[in-house]
Formats: sequence, structure tokens, C-alpha cells
Amino acid sequence: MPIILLNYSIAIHLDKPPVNMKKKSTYMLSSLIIIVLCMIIGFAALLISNNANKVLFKYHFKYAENQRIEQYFERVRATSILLDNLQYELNYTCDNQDIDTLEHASYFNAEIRRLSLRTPNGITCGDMVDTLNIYAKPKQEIYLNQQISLIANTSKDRTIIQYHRQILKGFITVDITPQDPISLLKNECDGCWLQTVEGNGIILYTGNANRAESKIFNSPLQLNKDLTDQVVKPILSMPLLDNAWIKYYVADNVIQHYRESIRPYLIILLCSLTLILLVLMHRRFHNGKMLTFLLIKALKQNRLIPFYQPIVNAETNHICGYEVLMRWETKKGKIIPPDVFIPEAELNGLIVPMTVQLIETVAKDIKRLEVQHSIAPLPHYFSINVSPDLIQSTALINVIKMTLNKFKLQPHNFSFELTERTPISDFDKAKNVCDSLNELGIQVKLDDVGNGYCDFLALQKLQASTIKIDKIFVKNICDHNGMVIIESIVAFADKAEVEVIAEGIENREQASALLRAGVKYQQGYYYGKPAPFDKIKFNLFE
Ligand code: G
Ligand code: G
Ligand code: MN
Repeated sequence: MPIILLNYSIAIHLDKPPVNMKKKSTYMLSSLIIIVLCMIIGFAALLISNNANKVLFKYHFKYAENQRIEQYFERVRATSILLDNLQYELNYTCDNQDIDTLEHASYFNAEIRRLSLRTPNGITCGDMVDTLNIYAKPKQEIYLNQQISLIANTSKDRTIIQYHRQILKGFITVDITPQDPISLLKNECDGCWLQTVEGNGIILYTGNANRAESKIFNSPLQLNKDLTDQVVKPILSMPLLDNAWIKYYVADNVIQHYRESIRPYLIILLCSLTLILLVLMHRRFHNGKMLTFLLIKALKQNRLIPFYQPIVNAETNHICGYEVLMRWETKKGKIIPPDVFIPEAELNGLIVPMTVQLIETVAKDIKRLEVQHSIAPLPHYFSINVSPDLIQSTALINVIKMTLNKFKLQPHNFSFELTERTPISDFDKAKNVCDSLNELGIQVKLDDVGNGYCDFLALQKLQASTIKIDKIFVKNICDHNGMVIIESIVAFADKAEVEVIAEGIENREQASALLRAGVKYQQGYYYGKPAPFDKIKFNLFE
């Protein structure tokens, strides 16, 4: 059984500690600082490195080309809708009325450059007089699918995308108006780039074909697919539907131009990010310092007060003790929870004087309770959280001895629970302190078992009398696994002869399930929330 416990403890230990260790906002600030720093490094690389620039250019280029192609398909879709209506307006005889209809449709639609109709009798007519001559020669054509084909025109400076469709009684061919070239290439020299469309063993020199060939490639006439790949690798190869590729070949100076064009933006971005980084670092630093300053003030003004949460014997429903939970009460009476200030106090060492002061306040409260209820000595224990720093310091023994003497209290009135949000650095020192506490008759409890650092080592070395089961295990008690873990902790505690207290009991079901599992000491909202001295619960049913 203990093996299960050990595994679970390790798993959780790996998952959680950093988040618990630091104050949330500090943690967020630190994360932000790292993110901004990474961004700065990334942008600086873009500014310095040729390769990083080329990668960015490629991505930018691909994005722009994708958008351009998507716009072509959008035009085809729009044309298709237009043809759905047009097919009922034609006579399918190529008479003047048909030509008018075609001219009208083409004139009013930006997507259409040319529109032609073939009638069932094989007559062809279109919206332009010389329509048949313009595209007659370059019969290099790649079909992307049954309806869309790419044709290189005679002047070889643009691709024509043709959309073919059978309509009611004839066949329509539409030349889709060409898109502008990618903006990244708009201002580039003619000979610096080349766009080809390749498919079915054909290469169409499309965008900027004429002069590009002669500049990038030695001999344009010999250009075939193999050679293309050998001479210059395309900067972009994108599949166009199934059986064709669009490829871009770009000379180095295009990338150089790109680099120059983005440089001012990169510099502005880098300056802004550096500024943000400085502000964040200042805040991170200031945050810690500010909190330390305020905590010192709170300590001087005795504003760090105890809240008490009852720990109950669930068999008898009697309160047997209290956990003391520190709160920061501001001047205006606002109560600040410990996770806001304890992690910082543990980092800057203030936790030691804070706990010492808390011990004295608790002692006074115990005295007041004795008077209020006319019971002396009070049978209850008051369990004070101590962080590893303090459990390794003999100051704790001196303080508790002095307090017991000064207020005439019994050792059983106090116990310490060791919170292990940070690891114990010197186990021997901690062991000495715990031994002395045990000799005094003051119990040491291990807090949040299963959810901290090296539980077993601490248990073995520090001779704790009690372990406190962390609330996350109680939360999952209704699952089979949750119960198995509790049972294994109980079995383990029996063997090790330590008491068990379960934390975080919020309802009757959890309380009775735990009791069945053999955990009689219980603490949680079900029995009572942490409360200030004047609202302290003395009887469970009051
Ligand atoms: O009280 P809460 O209810 O929010 O407690 C949150 C955490 O703060 C707990 O894990 C508890 O161990 C820790 N904590 C509360 N009071 C003290 C204290 O006096 N000293 C130390 N070291 N931790 C404390
Ligand atoms: O020191 P430790 O981590 O054990 O502190 C106990 C913490 O658990 C405190 O923050 C306290 O407010 C909280 N707590 C006590 N009882 C319950 C409970 O029933 N449910 C939940 N969610 N938290 C609880
Ligand atoms: Mn605790």
C-alpha cells in the first residue's frame, strides 16, 4: 500500500510546487518577463540572421499566396452563381441578343474578363469581337479539375484562369479576371522572380515570366522541371488542387529587399518590447520590495492576526484543537489571505518574526479563552504553521519556552505543523529542533501530506506525531482511487504509529467516508471555517 502513496506523492510533487511557491502575481510577472524576453530574442534574430529572415519571408509569402488563390476560387464561385441565372436569358443561337446578354454580364461583373458561349450547333461567340484570336495560340493548358483550367497567354505575363461550364443548352467559358501579383513582389525588379504552374508534365511560365527566365536561369529554353529544381530551388511550392503545383522562384536580392523593408518595423518592435521588458522587470522588483516594506509595517503594527479553524474528533464530535491560520488585517479592516504574502515572507525571511509574533498572540488568546470558559488549563491544542526556515532554527525552541513560561501555558496547548512548500535544506538541524520540541511535550505535525516535498524523509527524520492528509485527497474521496489513497495513508500511519488528521472536509459524506476509513480527526468547512478570535467556535453545535 505505501508504494501507491509514494507514487502518488511523487506525481503530485512534480506537478505542483512552483505555482504554490510564489505569489501569483509575481509568478505571472516572471512568466511575462520570460515571454517578452523570448520575443526579443526572436525579433533580434530576424534582424541579424539571414536564414531567420528567409524563413519569415517564406511564411509571409505562403500566407499571401494562399490568400491570392483563395480569392481566385472566390471569383469562380461568384461566377458560377452568375451563370445559374444567365443560362435562362440566352437564346443559344449566338444572335445579337445573345452577344448583348454576354456583354452585359461581363461588363457588370468585375470577376469576368471575357465570356464566350458555344451553342449546341457548334457556333462560338463572346463579349469581345476578337475573342477567338486572343487566346488561340498558347495552347498550353493545365486542368485543375473538370471545370477550371490554367492557360498561359501569348504575352506570357499572366496566367489566365478559365472556368468552363455546361449550362442549360450550351457551353460557357469564362476568363476570370487576374489578381494582382503578391504584394511582396509588386515592386520587385522584373528579372528577380518567376512564377510557374506545373502539372501533367507541362510548365506554364506565368507571373513575370519573360525576363525572369533570363536573369535567374542561364538558359530559359532548357528550363524543365528537373533543371528548375537543380538550378534554383523554388522558395514556395504549393499544390493547386490535385494535379498541379504553383511554384515561385525568387532571387536572393528579393529577400534582401524584404529584409530592408521590415527592418524599421523590427527596430520599432524591438525598442517597444525592450521598454515593456524594463517596465515589467521594474514592477517585478518593486512588487517584492513593496510587499516586504508593507509586511514590515504590518509586523510593527501587529496586523498579522490568527484565524482559528476547529479540528474535530468525528467520533465524539468534540473540538480537540485548532489550526492557526495567519491573516493580514489592513487598517480599513480588509482581510488579506496568506497565499498573497506568505510566499514572499518565506523568500525574504520575514516569516520568522511573523510566526514568533503569532505565537505570542495565540498565547494571549488561549489565556482569554481560559478566562471566558473558566477552564484552565485548556485541553485544546493550537496548531501553528511553521515553514522550513523556522523548523531549522533553535529560535523556535527559545520562543516557545519563553511563551509557555510567560503565559503559564501547557505544552499540549501548542503544536506545530510543518508546511513544506519549500524543501528543508538541513535535515539535521530540523531534527534537533523537533527532538527538543518533543522533549518539551510539543507535537510536530506534517502538513499537506502527499502534496509537498519528501514526506517520507521528513517523517522518518523528524519523528512527527501526526500527518495531515491534504484536502485534494479528501476532495477525490468518492472516486475509487481517492479512497484507495486515503486507505493506504491510514494503513501506513498505523504501521508508523502516527495520528492522521484529514483536511478539507466539506460535507457529511466525506466526513463519514473518512470515519469509515479510520480517520477520526477531521478539519474543514463542514465543521467550521477559519474565524477570528471573537468568532471562534468552542462547541461544534453552538
Ligand atoms: O489560511 P488558508 O486558509 O488560506 O491558508 C493558506 C496557506 O497558508 C496554508 O497552506 C497555510 O499552510 C499557510 N499559512 C497560513 N498561516 C500560516 C502561518 O502562520 N505560517 C506559515 N508558514 N504558513 C501559513
Ligand atoms: O496549512 P494548510 O495548507 O493545511 O492550510 C489549510 C488551508 O485549507 C487553508 O487555506 C484553509 O482556509 C483551507 N481549508 C480549510 N478547510 C477547508 C475546506 O473544507 N475546503 C477547502 N477548499 N479549503 C479548506
Ligand atoms: Mn496547515
